[in-house]
Amino acid sequence: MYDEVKDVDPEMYELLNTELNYQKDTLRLIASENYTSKAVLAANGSIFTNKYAEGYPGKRFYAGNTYVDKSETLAIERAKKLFNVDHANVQPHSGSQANAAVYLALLKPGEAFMGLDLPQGGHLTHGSRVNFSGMLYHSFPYMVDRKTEMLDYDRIEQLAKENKPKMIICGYTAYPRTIDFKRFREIADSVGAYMMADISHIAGLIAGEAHPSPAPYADVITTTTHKTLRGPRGAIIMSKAEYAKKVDKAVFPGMQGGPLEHVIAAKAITFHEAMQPEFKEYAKQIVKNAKVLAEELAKHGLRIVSGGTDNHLMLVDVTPLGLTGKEAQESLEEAGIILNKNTIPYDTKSPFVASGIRIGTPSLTTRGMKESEMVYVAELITRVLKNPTDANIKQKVKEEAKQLCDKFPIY
Ligand code: DSN
Repeated sequence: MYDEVKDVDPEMYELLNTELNYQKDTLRLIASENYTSKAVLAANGSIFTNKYAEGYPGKRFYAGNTYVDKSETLAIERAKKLFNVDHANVQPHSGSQANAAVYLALLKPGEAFMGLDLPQGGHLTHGSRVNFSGMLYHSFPYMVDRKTEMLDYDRIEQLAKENKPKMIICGYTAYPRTIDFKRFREIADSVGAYMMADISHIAGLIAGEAHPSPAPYADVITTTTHKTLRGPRGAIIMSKAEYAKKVDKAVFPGMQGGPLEHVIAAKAITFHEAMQPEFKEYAKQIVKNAKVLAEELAKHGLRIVSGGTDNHLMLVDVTPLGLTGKEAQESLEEAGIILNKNTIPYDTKSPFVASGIRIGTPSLTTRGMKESEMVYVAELITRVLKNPTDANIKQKVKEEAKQLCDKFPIY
């Protein structure tokens, strides 16, 4: 691949192909990553990157946007159809910028909102003190239940009544259970708050009907497009019709300048792909694979946070093996298994060390792996985690991981 780069910049050509082979030859279990299709890759590297298009279709600041407008309109209409929403803005460059735009649209600086605490599976932009969301707004984190490690909706409602937030966010980066969006609507209504769903992690599952949709309930929905949805790196905002103008103004000119029209073209293809019947199969298989992987890891003696998973990811507490999340991540990386350390609920370790690892199945499922491969992957993972300093075992696992990858090519 990347033959066009070869003569222009051999150094970068080498890096691109090394990364390509690295992605081909290793088991990728980062819950927020995926392999896009070649069509998405092509659009993402397409001619639209040459164009400035501040504004929206039919209302741009520069000339020459006839085809840009058509492409962005296609993306908007497809997003609306796919997620069954009134309005879609496909311009946010990233999930963080999408969330920032929503706050800009609906909150005044200093106003209160609630989101899940970051170390428990929330997101930086859901009110973390080190992020603009916790600096510019008054954020009240909610927690999962200490015993069940799941959302306690009654407790969230009680917190909402105490803190009177203007907005309540649901949607997480490391929560392995189904989200009850209807219940969040009831909680938001009980205090007159906006309900925002950040479905970045589960957007593909929602599109593929493998997780309930927040569309009937949420005022605003944000999602990245590159996780389970399997599109280009970027994000979109969806909303009820009454918030459409506010959202659009907040994205441009409020937050961003020129939209990335090449990425928007790739988003349009992503939505088209996600509407195909095979995407439903894909989404269901992601969940089936995650279930089997979690069950197998538990059989090998690992503790699965909350006792299992309903979606594409699981959190695994590695402390019973005498390991930290950091040690687990590093030893697995050496064995060709790529995932990330992650804090677990009520973790006593810092996020740089963490007590757990987060494991997701979207990428392996894209490769075509199914339940039987998950049994094998669980065995490979535990072989390393039980012998994290044994170089021979890590080397052997790396070879086996590559052999498995060879059977399920990506491009
Ligand atoms: N980095 C993303 C994730 O891995 O979940 C969240 O922004």
